[in-house]
Amino acid sequence: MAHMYVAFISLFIGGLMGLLQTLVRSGTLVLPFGISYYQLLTVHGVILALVLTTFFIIGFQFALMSKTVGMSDKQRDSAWFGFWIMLFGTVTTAITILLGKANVLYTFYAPLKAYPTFYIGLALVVVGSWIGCFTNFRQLYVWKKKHPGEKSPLLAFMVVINMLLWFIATLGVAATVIIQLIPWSLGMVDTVNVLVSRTLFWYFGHPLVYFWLLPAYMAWYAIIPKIIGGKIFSDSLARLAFVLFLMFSIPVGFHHQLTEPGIDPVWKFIQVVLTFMVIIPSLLTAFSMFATFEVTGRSKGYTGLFGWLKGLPWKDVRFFAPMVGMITFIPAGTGGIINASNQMNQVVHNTIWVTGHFHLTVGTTVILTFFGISYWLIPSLTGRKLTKKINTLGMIQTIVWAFGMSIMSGSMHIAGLLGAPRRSSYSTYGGSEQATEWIGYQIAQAIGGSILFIGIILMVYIFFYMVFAAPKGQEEFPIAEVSEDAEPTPKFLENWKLWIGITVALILFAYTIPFLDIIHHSPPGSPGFDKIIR
Ligand code: HAS
Ligand code: CU
Repeated sequence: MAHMYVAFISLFIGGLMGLLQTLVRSGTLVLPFGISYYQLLTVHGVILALVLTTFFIIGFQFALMSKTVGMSDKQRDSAWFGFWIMLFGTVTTAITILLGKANVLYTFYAPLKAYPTFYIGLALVVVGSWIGCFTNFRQLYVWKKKHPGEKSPLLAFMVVINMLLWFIATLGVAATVIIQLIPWSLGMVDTVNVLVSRTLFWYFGHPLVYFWLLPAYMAWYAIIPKIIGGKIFSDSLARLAFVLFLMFSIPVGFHHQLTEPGIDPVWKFIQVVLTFMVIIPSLLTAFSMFATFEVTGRSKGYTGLFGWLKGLPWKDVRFFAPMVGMITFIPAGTGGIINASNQMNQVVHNTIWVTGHFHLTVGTTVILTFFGISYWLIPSLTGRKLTKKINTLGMIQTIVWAFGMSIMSGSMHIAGLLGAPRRSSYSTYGGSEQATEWIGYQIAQAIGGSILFIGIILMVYIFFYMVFAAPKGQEEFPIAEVSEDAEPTPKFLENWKLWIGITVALILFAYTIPFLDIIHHSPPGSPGFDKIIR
């Protein structure tokens, strides 16, 4: 619950910033008190993309681990320890941004320079999350010792994969922050190697998006089947998808740097191929979800090609919210495939299309699934009931969200294709004709953003209602069983040494030569840019 409080307070703060941004960007609002647009944008990105997600995910995963493999008092203490370090880091970073000393956005791209406490705070968040990782590893290890020869519970397996992915990925961001950015912002060195720092950032930045996605997949694979009255279609397919994510999430960071000079195009090409490999586990997931829905619908007696759709509990928000997330992932994932295609990336890179892409993926698919999880997780943690009223309000919340996001993200996609840049405040660009084409879409973004803010207020209300006001009672913690028709899970799927070995080998293959090349042929380093930009 402690993690959940931080997550939902973050939702409110970050969401408010989002609303203000769309208003500024459409020319509707001028910020008072000398607050900079980029200051808001940094709060928005850091609080939502980094803080909300990390706290929600780690809290949710602790709940899953306790439920499936158990948690000892010692493990609980170390979980608390990690939590406090993360919270301390978050507060440190947040204060730095609020004081206007870190207008560097959530990607903190060098040579934009922040005050040292921004980076130190972020480093502490990462260190705290590592304590979470090792606590989870230990939990599964202890369970395995007690259950020799048994396969681990599916959800515990998934949590451990996600935390392995997170640990390996965060080594990259920790390296750039500790070795490059902190000494540079402290003034110990004058310049920073921009290409090295961006490369280390994206080594982390891409797996980061799967660190957000995999907890949603945990719910899709192992919780939704229970909610809809069905079974898990295939335990081995679910595990295989997660193993593929571990292997292919990391050696693909160059697809964020396709227009970046100084990286050999051959290695960009290789990483694009690997990016297309990481699409496969999502396609497996789509297949598996359709199978679960169809089998469940038919088992309830619905027939015909699509009749089984009627067998799904559309009026249960625990299903409805994640389902809307899944449906959104079809266009959202398609957008990702467009981004990853080298030639098309030249059209969309650094335009607001990309912002549209990630408001569908993380901002809708993932977050609506997290909301869907909250409707049963919060009551079951606080010993309360999910009432009919909250169920209905949750359905309205989901519809408001999907509607607001379609307008906002849709217009971002179109404006991006017309050339509108991302990461930029309101400007008429000297009255240029092309820029006037964007204004209508920017107003549409403000309208969509305002609707989304209503969605945020609804969700924050629902959260606090479920914590403090809902009637006392018992709410189930839904964990599905595997279908009797599924094949038994082969043992090799739990061969950790093998999967970690392949993961490391792929990373070394994809990064060693280009990285040495980048260091070897580096341009001169850059001084920091830290003037307040309005
Ligand atoms: Fe992405 C940029 C490529 C997925 C997030 N992405 C971003 C950024 C973020 C982000 C935050 O290659 C911006 C970073 C920044 O600030 O610069 N992305 C991809 C690809 C995928 C992908 C290939 N992205 C995600 C996910 C994210 C996310 C997931 C967050 C959670 N992305 C890129 C690229 C860029 C990028 C480039 C850089 C662009 C640039 O130039 O800057 C793939 O993983 C997508 C695969 C997904 C699918 C969809 C499968 C569908 C499913 C649903 C089934 C539905 C059912 C319901 C069952 C193929 C599983 C059916 C029911 C009915 C009733 C119909
Ligand atoms: Cu990516």
